[in-house]
Amino acid sequence: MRNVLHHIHVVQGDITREAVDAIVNAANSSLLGGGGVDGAIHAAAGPELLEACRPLGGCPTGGACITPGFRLPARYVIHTVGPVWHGGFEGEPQLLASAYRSSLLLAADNACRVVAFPAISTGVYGYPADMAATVAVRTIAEFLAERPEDSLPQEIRLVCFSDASRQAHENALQRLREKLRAQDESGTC
Ligand code: AR6
Repeated sequence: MRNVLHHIHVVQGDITREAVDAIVNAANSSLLGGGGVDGAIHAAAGPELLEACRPLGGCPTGGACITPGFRLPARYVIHTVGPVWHGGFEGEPQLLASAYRSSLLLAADNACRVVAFPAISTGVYGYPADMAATVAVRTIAEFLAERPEDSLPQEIRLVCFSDASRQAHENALQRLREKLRAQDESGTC
């Protein structure tokens, strides 16, 4: 895999304050708001966001859809639905990867250069933080690596709310960095 990890940045903070092209919302399949990051995004964007979500008619787990950001500093909100954690044997990794991938595709289709993600599914939906971070980092890296170098998005920000979440993402990024280095040295790709 082409090394694209310099396009991925782990930061700690509140995603509603990110002045980027798009922030991703960890929504539920109704798209009508909720708690956690979803609640924070709706509160910061204003009631127009709910009115924009209503006609979308919901979103399946692993899918994504896009609205304007309204009062947020971000231009767009990409709403995705991660899986509820049931122990890992009900397709959770594939569904979580699909949530990241669907969001990235929408970002690319809407010419977004910088996209910020929260740690999808790791709050109310109970996905263990380390495992989710591994899926997140790998899926984003694979997506970027399979596209031309100058294509959009160019920068992915993983916005972690807690110190533990930031640590989980930094560790996942480091593990992938080491794996790519080992592949590079052994001449495989
Ligand atoms: N900025 C960045 N990350 C945040 C913020 C914030 N302002 N607030 C919370 N997080 P969750 P889920 C982190 O529960 O697990 C909602 O009710 C949080 O610490 O928001 O995908 C939806 O409507 C955690 O690491 O999303 C759904 O019903 C991560 O965001 C359900 O929760 C995700 O936690 C979705 O559950």
